[in-house]
Amino acid sequence: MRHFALLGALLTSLAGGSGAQTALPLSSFEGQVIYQVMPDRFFDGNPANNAGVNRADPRAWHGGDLAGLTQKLPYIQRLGATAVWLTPVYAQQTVNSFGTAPYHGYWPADFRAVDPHFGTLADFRAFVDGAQGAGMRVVLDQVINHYGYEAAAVKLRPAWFNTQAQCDGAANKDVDCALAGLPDLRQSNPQVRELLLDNADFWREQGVNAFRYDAIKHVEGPFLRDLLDRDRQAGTWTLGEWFDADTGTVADWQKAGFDSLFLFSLQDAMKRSVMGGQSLGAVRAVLERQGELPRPGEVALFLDNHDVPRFAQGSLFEDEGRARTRYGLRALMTLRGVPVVWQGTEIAMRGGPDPDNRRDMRFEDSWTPEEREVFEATRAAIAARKASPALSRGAQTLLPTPDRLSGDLLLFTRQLNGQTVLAAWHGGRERRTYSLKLASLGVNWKALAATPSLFAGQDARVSVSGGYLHLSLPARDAAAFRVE
Ligand SMILES: [Ca+2]
Ligand SMILES: [Ca+2]
Repeated sequence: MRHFALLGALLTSLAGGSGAQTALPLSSFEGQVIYQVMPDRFFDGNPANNAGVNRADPRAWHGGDLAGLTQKLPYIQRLGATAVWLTPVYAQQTVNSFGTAPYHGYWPADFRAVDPHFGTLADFRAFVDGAQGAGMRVVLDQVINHYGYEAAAVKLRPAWFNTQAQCDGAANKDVDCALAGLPDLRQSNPQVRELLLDNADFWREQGVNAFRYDAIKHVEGPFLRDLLDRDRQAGTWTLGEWFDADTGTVADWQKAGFDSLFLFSLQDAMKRSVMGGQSLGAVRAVLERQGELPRPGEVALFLDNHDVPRFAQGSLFEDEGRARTRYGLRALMTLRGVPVVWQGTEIAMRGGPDPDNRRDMRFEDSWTPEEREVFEATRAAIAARKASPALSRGAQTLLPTPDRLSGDLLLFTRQLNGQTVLAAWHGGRERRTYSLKLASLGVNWKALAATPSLFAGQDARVSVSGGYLHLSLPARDAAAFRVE
């Protein structure tokens, strides 16, 4: 509970910012689908920069780079993603810490250079040009809380960092104490403030469309306000990572100037309900709070990422993990918000906690038929979402379901410009037919002959007749139907 009180104080200080930002048009990612890559673990396009690479060691560099990411843009485009978020590519500390190389990009030594393992700044520009030339946006991870353990700046610029005494005396230890022991930047130091603001400008000048800000729970509020003001002035979309954020936290930070945060509470609910086979009530409870969000269409929705175990890992059995990942991906594509797909989730890759969740990406030439099937289902669901304005940007309204069914059945509509799409998630172990009174759902739809799901390759149907909605749904799956 301590966090809530402190967050309140922080937001009070944020609210003191200029009122000018509200007059600016807001950047938007509504309708986008983001694909997340960790460049070292994606694709090696240039073996010449593979110093220290050892693919047998999950804590070592693996050789993936910007040249490889650029080469694989057609793959990302074929999946249907419209934006790429890449984890940091800064020049990293040159030595390992805790037996781990800085392959992940979160141990920066120089915020304005590309690590040689990833390539050069020209390679970064080529990637941005390639992505944008293909109609995709670029989301760059920005570290604003710390340097790497062994970065030269730590010894050269001690005044830039919080000391143990400052941590001990801090009102908010999340902000002023070291995160995992990492040298903690003191953003209220004017030099640090300018450094970080200029870093954002530097990467903006490289053409990126959006920033994903790492670990915002640990960053000073007044500095964040200035940073977000500047991003908003420049039209840069901002996505904050507040680990464990629920709807209330996301709402507070949207009010404070972020365009988006990751909705961790939904990820947790989907892990339990969709992967774990528990009641869909946990998901419903998250969706019921949507009205608290100032901008629900901007919120980042995900099944897993590089910091949590793989979604598919939630089942002991590979076949079940794959089937439920397909269910989860289809479900994700029915929701209001911005879906984010972590590399490999589209083929239901497995993996436990870091670094096992960062296994090397595998592409078409090494997939099993089962992995190909998950990819094709994901591709079809993304395509259906993009083809339907209601599904990609429509308002979301939960429909009441009878208590006896609510553990296994979740229904909601997505509506835009007179179009209505019905989303139906079915968590039951068996295929099932449901007949529900339209009046009990609070809708008044006209008669509809049997209609298939918008998601290709799925045996799901809806019809409306005699005042009833009839649904035929496969076991543990999510479907979307055009009903008006
Ligand atoms: Ca390489
Ligand atoms: Ca900090």
